[in-house]
Order: sequence, then structure tokens, then C-alpha cells
Amino acid sequence: MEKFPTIKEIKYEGPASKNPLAFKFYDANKVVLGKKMEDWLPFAMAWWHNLGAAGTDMFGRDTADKSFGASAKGTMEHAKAKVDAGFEFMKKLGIKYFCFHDVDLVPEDEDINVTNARLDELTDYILEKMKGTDIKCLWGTANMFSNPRFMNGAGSTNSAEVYCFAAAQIKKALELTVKLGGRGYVFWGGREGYETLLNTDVKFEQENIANLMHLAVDYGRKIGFTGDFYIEPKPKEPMKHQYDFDAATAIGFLRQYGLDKDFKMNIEANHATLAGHTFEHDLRISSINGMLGSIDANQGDPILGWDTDEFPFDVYSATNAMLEVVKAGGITGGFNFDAKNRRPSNTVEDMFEAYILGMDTFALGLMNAAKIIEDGRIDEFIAKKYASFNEGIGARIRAKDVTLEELAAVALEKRVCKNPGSGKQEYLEAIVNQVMFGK
Ligand code: XUL
Ligand code: CO
Repeated sequence: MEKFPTIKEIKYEGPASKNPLAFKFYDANKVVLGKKMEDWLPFAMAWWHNLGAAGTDMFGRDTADKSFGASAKGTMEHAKAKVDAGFEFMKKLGIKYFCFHDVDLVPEDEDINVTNARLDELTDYILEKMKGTDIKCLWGTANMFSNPRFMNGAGSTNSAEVYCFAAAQIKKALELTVKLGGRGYVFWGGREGYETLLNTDVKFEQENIANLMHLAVDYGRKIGFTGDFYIEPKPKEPMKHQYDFDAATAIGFLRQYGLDKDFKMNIEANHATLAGHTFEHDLRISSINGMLGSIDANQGDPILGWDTDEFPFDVYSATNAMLEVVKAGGITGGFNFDAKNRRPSNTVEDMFEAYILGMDTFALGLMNAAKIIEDGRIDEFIAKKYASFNEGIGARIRAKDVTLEELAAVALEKRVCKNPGSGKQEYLEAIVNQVMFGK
């Protein structure tokens, strides 16, 4: 039986369409810079938000009905109804991937063995559903932040027993990711951080996190996981200080502990902005370090200071992000909508309209990025900006063929520095507007 009987397959109808249940910009087969839109943009559904979150916040209970016809929530009947709803949802939108935490899939029991048996049963059910479709897992992860045992962290815990539970969850989540054909495996260190140094040994905790990641890599490779491991940086929330603050911090950590060959970044827009960066900044830092893996596509609110996980709507941000992605040649991961409807958007139509908004926003971002690249003026400006390094003393600096004394001698001979050249930010911003809105 259909879970969303009022919703038909969502089709591309073009920018003039006023049908809320149609794509205006995302046209899966349209070729942009030599590649189909759907190949540039492997979209994924986040199991937790789309099938789990029903509007509960710190001040009020659910506003949306996400029982999907099951007689009670928190049952295996409900877990299976979520699978049915999720697959119907993805098929109707043309989404080919999903992302999950272990405990998004089934109700968690006090006894981890019971939970694991439920996970086996449910993933068998998912595998059945996958047959005859091209839907697969983008990435899996273990939720090591909700259960009270992780109150002092998972890899960073003070308790060796808790550390074993974290290991057990990672082991199982890796097995499930492999079973469901996952491209990646994510570590989001939700509780890997601290509130006060008065009770924390930072070095000890970071070493333990790294060791757990090494064990995960060893086990993953042993059971045939060939994909990438990802760190998803986030500076704060729930912890005051999180160790994976931003891409630069996480990359430094991976290199320090010899994990950089197996790990890449999963960059979430709203996490980058919480760290005081733009989304595109963390994408750039990842890509210049060869670690741009996957993306959690959402956006925050500049007025609110927390992770609001909104569906992406900001076309400038999506354009800047897609410029990074296109210049990196695409990503091996995907675009996971780690986003939820606003609490009063509580209908089934709202669920679909949110994904349509997100997919259209990234399609616009992709088309704008292509236009900016084809226009060429911005790349041309950047090339010219650094042109003094193409010859003479500049070329020797790049070739690492100079001493500090030689460089100083050049300056002393010139006596006064001439204008180093305009940064021309306003000219470049005007080009972006012209490319975006000009005919
Ligand atoms: C939390 C967050 C997580 C990760 C996966 O802010 O983004 O949902 O994406 O654990
Ligand atoms: Co996320």
C-alpha cells in the first residue's frame, strides 16, 4: 500500500511551472559541463530527519505524523513502515541514495544484542526493497551520542566499558554499510569534545579517538569495505568544544595520527558556518588537501546560533559550493540532505516540497557554477592576480630557488613598494550577479 498516495512521481517542469510538486531547475538528465546533473549531484535522503524527525523541539512535541500507518511508533512494524515510506519517497523524487545511523533504523533495546538482531532483520528488509531499484546506501554511521552511556563521549570516553560499546556499534554499523552497498562510513563526533578542561585530558581523549578510528579502518578493510571513511567536522553543539572543529582541524588530526589515507571530509554547510566559515571555505580546505569526500547539504540561519538544519535555499551559497565541487571534478560521495522541515511545515506535501527546494537549489548552484566557469572572467582575474610569480624573482620563489637574503636585496633595491594590485572584489561580485541574473 502506498504511504504517500496523494503524491505522484515528481517531474521536471521547468522554471515557469507553478506546480509545487515539480522540479523547476533539477533536470536529472540535463548535461552540464559534460556530465548529467544527476551524476554531478548524487542526492541522498537522511533517514533520521526525513523518516524520524516529526517536529519535537526543546519546547514542544511532534507536529507531524511520521507513523507511516504503523499502529505504534518504536516497534519493528514502524521500522518497516519507515523503510516502505523511505523507498517510496526516494523513488518518487528520483533520489538514488540514503544515509543512516544504526538507531535510525530500528528501536534501540537496552541489550545491544537485541538491537543488533533487529538491525539484521531490518537490513534484510531494506535489501529486499533495494531489488529492482538503483537505490543504495550513500553512507552509514553509528549514533554514539544519543544513548546516555555516551554522556562523556564515545572514543573520548573516560570509561573503557563505554569504549567497547562504541566499538561494538561501529563494528555493526560498518557491517550494515557494507551489506547495503554504502559508498562511505561517517564519524560525526557529537560527544567527542569537552565542556571544561577541569575534568578533561585532551591528549588522552584524542589518542583514544584516533585508535578507535584505526581499529574501524582495519575491520572495515577486513570485511571488504572499499569506500572512504569520513570525518564530519562540527565546532560545537552538543559539546562546547568539539575536537573536529572544522576541516582544517580534522585534516590536521588525521595526518597526526596516520589516518589520512583512509579518511576524507564530509562537509556540512551548517557546521562550517557554526565554525565561523563559509560552506565553500571548508569545501576548499578539503579539496586542496585531497580530502573532499561528501557533503551534508543544508543551511543554517545567520540570526540563530545553532545547527538549524534547514533545507538549502540560498542560491549564492549553493553556487559557491558547486564552484568548489565542479573545480574538484565532482565528489565521490554525495549530497545528503541533513535537513529537516521547519516545525510548522508538518504535511506530507511539505516533506516533498522541502526536497524539491533542496534539489532545485543545488541544480541552480551547479548551472551558475558552470556559467561562471564558462564566462571565464573570474578565473582569468585570479590567474592575473598572481602573475608576478610567473617570471623573474617570482618564478624563482615558486621554484624554491632563492634565499631570504636575495629576496630582501630585491626589496632594498626597489626602496618603496609599488601598488601590489587591486583585489577587485566588487568587480568580481558584480560578475557573479551578472552571470546569475543577466540574460
Ligand atoms: C549532527 C549531524 C549528524 C551527522 C551524522 O549535527 O550533522 O546528523 O550528519 O551523525
Ligand atoms: Co550532518
